[in-house]
Amino acid sequence: MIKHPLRILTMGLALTAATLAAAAAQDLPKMKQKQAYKVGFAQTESNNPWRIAQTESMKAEAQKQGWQLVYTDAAGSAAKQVADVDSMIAQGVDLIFLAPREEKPLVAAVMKAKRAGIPVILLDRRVDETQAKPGRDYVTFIGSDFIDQGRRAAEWLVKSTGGNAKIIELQGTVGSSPANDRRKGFAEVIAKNPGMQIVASQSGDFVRDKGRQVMETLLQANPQATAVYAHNDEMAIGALAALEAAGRKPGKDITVVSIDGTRDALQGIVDGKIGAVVESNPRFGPKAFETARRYAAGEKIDPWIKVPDNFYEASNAAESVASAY
Ligand code: GYE
Repeated sequence: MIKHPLRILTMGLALTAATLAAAAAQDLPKMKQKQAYKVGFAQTESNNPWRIAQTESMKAEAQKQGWQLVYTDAAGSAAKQVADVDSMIAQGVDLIFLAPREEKPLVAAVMKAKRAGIPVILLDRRVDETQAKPGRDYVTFIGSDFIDQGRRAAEWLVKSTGGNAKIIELQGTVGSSPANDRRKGFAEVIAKNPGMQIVASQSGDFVRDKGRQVMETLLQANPQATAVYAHNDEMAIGALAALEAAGRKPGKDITVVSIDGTRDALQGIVDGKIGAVVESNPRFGPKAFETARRYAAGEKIDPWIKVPDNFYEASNAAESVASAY
């Protein structure tokens, strides 16, 4: 019998669903107690200072602990990141630190590692919790409260604009947990302030030059904008370039707020162009390795290890520029 391509596809999907269901039924894999481990770190991409700082922190901590680190860079592709985790499984790592690029596509990677008996710790971004759960499918999520970051950005903007602004929002990577949640938290506060309005909102994929291009387009359609909310600093820096090219004066006729805390953004505050930055700390190394060690020792790990975040504005940015990344 010749199988219809659609039927083959359906069979494939059914198989995947069954495989995922079988994996969900098992317990969280244990980790043997050893002096040193071989662990994987599956990075999403390396196209911005935040990612580079995170990778450096992980590599430095691996070296400090004397653990072997299998490092991969998915170069902005969720499919490659799933394949990267496959290769870590094949190499028999003891644990995988995964920074899942997008919430849904990376569920498969978590479940495959679980089935192979390898514990996963999610770093900095989440996967879809309706499909994979901490304490059952992966050990824990170590990262910031993105909803709160969005709220804090909005609260600062309400205060600094006297509750009146027409806002252009530059969203992060579509389908990523920081983009979803930074949007949600921000919108929640804006909705309570009738003078505040989001006039346009589009993704710039967390990338500086995409931020610049999207800002250029959105500004043409919304010249009345008085504020910009960027989901990360790189897009905010890109937005500054687009604003200035259009003859706007960031910090004077338009207020910019963003998230991360890169050196360029803190300098942007010092220069009076960026109003405020909610920190999102990328230095995960020490916490990540300590958590893995505690897990190996049989300790109970909380489902969410929250990373505390600072706030930068004109009064305190200068002192942090030198130590920023
Ligand atoms: O804000 C951004 C990066 O996932 C929290 O991803 C992270 C975000 C961070 O590309 O700059």
